[in-house]
Amino acid sequence: MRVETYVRAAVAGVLAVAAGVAVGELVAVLVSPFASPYQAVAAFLVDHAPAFAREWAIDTFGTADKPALMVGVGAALLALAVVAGIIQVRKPPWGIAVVVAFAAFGVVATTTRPTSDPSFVLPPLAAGIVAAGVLVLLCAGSRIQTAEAGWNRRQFLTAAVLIGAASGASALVARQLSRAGDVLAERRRVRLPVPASAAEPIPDGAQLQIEGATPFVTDNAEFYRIDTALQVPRLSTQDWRLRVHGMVDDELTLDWDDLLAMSMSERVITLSCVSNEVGGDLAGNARWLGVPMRDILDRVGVRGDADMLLSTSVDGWTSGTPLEAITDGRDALLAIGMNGEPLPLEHGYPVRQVIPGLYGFVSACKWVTDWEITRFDRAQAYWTERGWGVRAPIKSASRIDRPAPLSTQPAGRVMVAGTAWAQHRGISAVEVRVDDGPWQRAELAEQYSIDTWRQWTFAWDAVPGQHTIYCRATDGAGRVQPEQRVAPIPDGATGWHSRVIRVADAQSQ
Ligand SMILES: Nc1nc2c(c(=O)[nH]1)N[C@H]1C(S)=C(S)[C@@H](COP(=O)(O)O)O[C@H]1N2
Ligand SMILES: [Mo]
Repeated sequence: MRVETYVRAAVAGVLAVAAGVAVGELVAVLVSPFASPYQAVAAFLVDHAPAFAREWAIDTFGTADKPALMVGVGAALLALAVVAGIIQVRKPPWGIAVVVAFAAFGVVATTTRPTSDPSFVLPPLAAGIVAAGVLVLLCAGSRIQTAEAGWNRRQFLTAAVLIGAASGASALVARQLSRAGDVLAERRRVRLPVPASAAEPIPDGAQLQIEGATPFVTDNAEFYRIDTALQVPRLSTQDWRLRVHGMVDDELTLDWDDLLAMSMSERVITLSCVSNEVGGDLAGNARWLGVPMRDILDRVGVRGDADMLLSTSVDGWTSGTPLEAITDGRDALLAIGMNGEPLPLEHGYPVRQVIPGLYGFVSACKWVTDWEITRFDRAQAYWTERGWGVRAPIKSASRIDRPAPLSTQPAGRVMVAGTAWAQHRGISAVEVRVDDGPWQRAELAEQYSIDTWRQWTFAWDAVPGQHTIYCRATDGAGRVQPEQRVAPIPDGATGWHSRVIRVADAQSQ
């Protein structure tokens, strides 16, 4: 075959797959926001990736792992498209077989999504039919070795441009349509109710005004985000429902207006993630507005032998929370507001859970739509199925926020500052040690509540040289953070945080 035949075959393959993907996405918009074959294939790969591949991706790409995955799927599709085109020209109809096999994979991916129903076969099916059709058409025109059947160059180019334009147009329409019921616009219109029970004001003494210290309240834009969602769910308040069922006397379904009619509390609560490494920043503190979760449990009547709340998100993710943590009087909230605004989309709009004292993976279900009252010996949640802990109370943590690691400080008085948390037990002390010296008490900022983190400072008389500064916290129960380092999996990291700081000689300043 001539080079041009290969080029035409590759172009045919790429256009066929592009047309298929575009039409698939367009049909998906009409079916469900979760029926996108592209997203579903990416999600399927994540769900079925072996642990080492997942870890490699997180190590390599960090928080850019999702965009990296999307680009990776795109690159794989492109390669597949070229191969399909060439096979179709050389050995028809085997190129079609490649496309059909991939569409079948798309069907498996979309129909195994947590929220799928039978209509989810339509997007990948449409994608497969369109891709196969375009491939047949363009490759028939590419069989230029048999002059009778082939198109001339101009005919081929015309067909290619038309198909490319049509694909581009349907991709654009898909995008526009998916933005139409725009929840971002809706979110801007939401007016939060006034809480029946307001949060205690934050005293000045709880927030240190020191450069480089972590602010007491975390801005929404700065708040850490952890979830498995490749696409942030766009759930409208109109469509939001919370179905409460399982081991209850009376099932209940709440909609947005029902929720707003309930009495709201506002509380400042620190949230943290079990995967936080010693010294890490997967923790944040916000003013949450919501309905006490207990009030909803009271309405349904929980049976005495139930011990778990299995919460499901609109994207299928689940968390399993001990019922005790909701009924023991702590401020477990079904939250709709964060720092005076409706929840940002990434933080669970329109409704999420916030429960003091438990790591997010067993408590903080975002975009929550379903509550099943059940038992720990009957049900498992998303991360527990993947080897993480079952009940995961937060372990005490403390971290040095300033001075910066490996920075050089002038000799003399150096202000060391940090943050410590042990939600729902509180922090009673933080100590600092320089090199092999004695542990010394740090100064604690005022305690806002046992559910929030606490800032600390330590005025260090720094002498020239390189030093390692350690910190450790004691919780409200008097337990000192253990030195032993353990990894975050399965139920949270332990160990003392340390930082290496250089102190300059007086002369070299
Ligand atoms: N739907 C859903 N909710 C979720 C998660 C998730 O993956 N999906 N991750 C949980 C985890 S592990 C944590 S630590 C918190 C983080 O909440 P944030 O992203 O608002 O900080 O959300 C929890 N809620
Ligand atoms: Mo987490």
